[in-house]
Amino acid sequence: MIVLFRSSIARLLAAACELGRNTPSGKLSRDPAPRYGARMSANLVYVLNGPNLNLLGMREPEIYGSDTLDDIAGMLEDRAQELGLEVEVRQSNHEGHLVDWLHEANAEGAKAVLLNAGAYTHTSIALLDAIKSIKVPVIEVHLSDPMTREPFRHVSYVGMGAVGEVKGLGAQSYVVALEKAAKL
Ligand code: CA2
Repeated sequence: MIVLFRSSIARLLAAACELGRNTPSGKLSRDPAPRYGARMSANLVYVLNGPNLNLLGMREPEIYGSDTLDDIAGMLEDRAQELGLEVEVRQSNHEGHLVDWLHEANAEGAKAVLLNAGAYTHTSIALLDAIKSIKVPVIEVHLSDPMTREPFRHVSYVGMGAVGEVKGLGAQSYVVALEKAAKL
């Protein structure tokens, strides 16, 4: 499942209106590089979330807190506005989608990526390779602190490519990571 949050929908609508206005027929352009990307990307931060994080707030609140991913997206949008940033919050249960979105963030010239890759953090050489292959800096984010949990969570392939990490603060991990991204 892919989840796009409110900011994504707003961006897509804005892009659709912008493109529609500027094509002779008034129909949507299929231009793969819409001009809005160049205008907004310097302040754009992708927030990518991996498997099972769509269930946040519904189970294991003692580990992950009671905020849903939509709640976190709202917090990030508010803080982003204060910081003069824009956030693009997405979630997928599929490793390849996360790889594609890292490439997309790079192609868009995004300012940073906040990445909570969920359990793929501890298994995915594909994500490490993607992080190493792009110019956009990636900050690793976790709700819990994996180092204080089971030994299989102590290895982070994402961490081997990331420029920094924020963990163990629940939903606030994302907000603190966004503040770090603002300073990059
Ligand atoms: O602490 C984190 O943010 C994690 O990335 C969460 C992952 C876990 O595999 C990592 O070791 C640390 C798990 C996400 C699962 O999300 C759930 C949400 C609600 C209920 C159950 C799982």
